[in-house]
Amino acid sequence: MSIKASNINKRNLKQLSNSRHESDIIAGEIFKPSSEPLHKIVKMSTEYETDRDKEVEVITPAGSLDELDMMGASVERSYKPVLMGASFIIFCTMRRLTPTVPLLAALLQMLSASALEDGDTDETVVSYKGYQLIRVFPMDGPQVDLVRSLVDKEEQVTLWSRHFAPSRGVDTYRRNQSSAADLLTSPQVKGTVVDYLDTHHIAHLVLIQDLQTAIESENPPMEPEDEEWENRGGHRLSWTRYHRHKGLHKYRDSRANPVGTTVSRCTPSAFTSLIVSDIDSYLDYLANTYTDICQTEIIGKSSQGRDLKLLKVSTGGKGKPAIWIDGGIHAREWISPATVTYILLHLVEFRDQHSELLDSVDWYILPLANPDGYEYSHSTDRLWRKTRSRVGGSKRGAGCYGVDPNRNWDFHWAPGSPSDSCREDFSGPRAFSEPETRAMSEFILSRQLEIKVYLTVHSYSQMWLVPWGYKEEKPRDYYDMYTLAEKGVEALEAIRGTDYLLGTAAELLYTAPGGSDDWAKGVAGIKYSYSIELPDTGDYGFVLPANQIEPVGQETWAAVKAIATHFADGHN
Ligand code: 0X9
Ligand code: ZN
Repeated sequence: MSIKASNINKRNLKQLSNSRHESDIIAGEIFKPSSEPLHKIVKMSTEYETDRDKEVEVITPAGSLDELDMMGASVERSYKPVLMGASFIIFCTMRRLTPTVPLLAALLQMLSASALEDGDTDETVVSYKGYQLIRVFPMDGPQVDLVRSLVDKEEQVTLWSRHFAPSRGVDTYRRNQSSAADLLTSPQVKGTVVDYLDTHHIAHLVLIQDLQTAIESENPPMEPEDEEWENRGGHRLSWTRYHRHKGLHKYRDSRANPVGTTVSRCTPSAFTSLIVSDIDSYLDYLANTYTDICQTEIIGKSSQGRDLKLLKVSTGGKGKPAIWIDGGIHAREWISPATVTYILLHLVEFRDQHSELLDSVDWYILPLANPDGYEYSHSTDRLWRKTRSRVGGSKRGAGCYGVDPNRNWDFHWAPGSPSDSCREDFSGPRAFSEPETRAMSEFILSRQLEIKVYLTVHSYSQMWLVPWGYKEEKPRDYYDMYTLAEKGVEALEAIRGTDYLLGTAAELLYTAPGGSDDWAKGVAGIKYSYSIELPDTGDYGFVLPANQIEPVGQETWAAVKAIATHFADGHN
């Protein structure tokens, strides 16, 4: 049995202690109350009820050896401390636990406490049984206001997406489509919502009859191939299902990757993190296989300590234009990281088909910008959008975790009140409060002269969004941005006729401050900054079935290729 630290809760802890079986690895962090992680258990093999020794690998600050020593005072063990930076890695071998030997129990308890504080643990998986996605079609301003006030007043109604654009007469491809908003309603308020809409003569239709059914059929079970890959340090990927961020890595030496770690030119990862990610493993695979063009870099850590792993694809040389692509800023938009890795597949593994795009352009690709939220959306709440940092001063305040990473950038950032911390679009206690947005921004600024295109991939709505998103006015060079985006959209639509809207975020969706696209343009000075909202237009919304990964990947790759060709042709 293997248990991820983030899933440790009272129930499975008990299971673990009652288990007669070998349990192989537990990883996690032990926190001192309200302080930095003290010891990090990176590997632990527990063999309850057996006479075999147990091995624990712990990373601990060099100064706190004594404390660990005290915790294990009654345990026979041997340390082989290895100094790594400011930390020791300790391999301690413990003898079989007896009831009076509390080390392992203490470790587990502390793990459990920290995990509970993290808020990602004992929750039962959220069920969306009976939840419906309802599309409403407000015809005029007063009806739009009625829909807005319904969402504001009714806690059990959430806005998934809204497109009020046509009433403002924008220059889009789908000018004639009526104004619409998608509302997720709980079974408890569904009747009231429908009555309200009928009373005010607002047309509506049910897009998803039962969200839980859609969630359950979204992702097919793992193929044997996936299962085999799951436990490798660097492996290929498939695009027939959505992949988890992390799995437990069972058999390599496990040491954390410090920020700034790069793997390049056939250097296999010297230190492989114990908690390996399927998605990150694909980046490792590319770096270790296509050693002449790929290099991974850990550009930072998430608030729960996961790597923010980026792949640089470059044939070398200086002064080339670069394209940045990130995915997974919003946790629940699973199609985004899947599409970004699909782009990598084509860019790198089919490199011969478009060598000019590699020869003349450098690529910085971060498929998973919010790994904590993404993992949480797999483990606990499929509709989680934000990061998983602790906010709002509440220890266990239900749902009051996380910041919207697309409201947290330091450009026209708008503070929310502390009571907003439960909102899905909470902008954070301050701009760049989130380590994820901070790390991305620092990396981008360090390459701001090279990076010519900033592309951030979201879902859903089928829209190619141009700044500004924080205000309705357009940038002075809007026409240049529009013209290049048009090339992308045309190439995309040529694949299978998928209909995309093109326009500013403010006119097609809504005004929203603190977005990464606006920051990339307004602060980093990247002229071509875009957000893409991938399919669909609401039939499945965020729970797009996995069989759509490939078609969406193909058409999005066509768009990206068209954009890159512009620079490969020598334009700036
Ligand atoms: O609201 C967002 O953050 C994006 N839409 S999503 O449904 N993926 O959440 C749109 C962002 C557009 N850009 C700005 N408002 N700056
Ligand atoms: Zn998004």
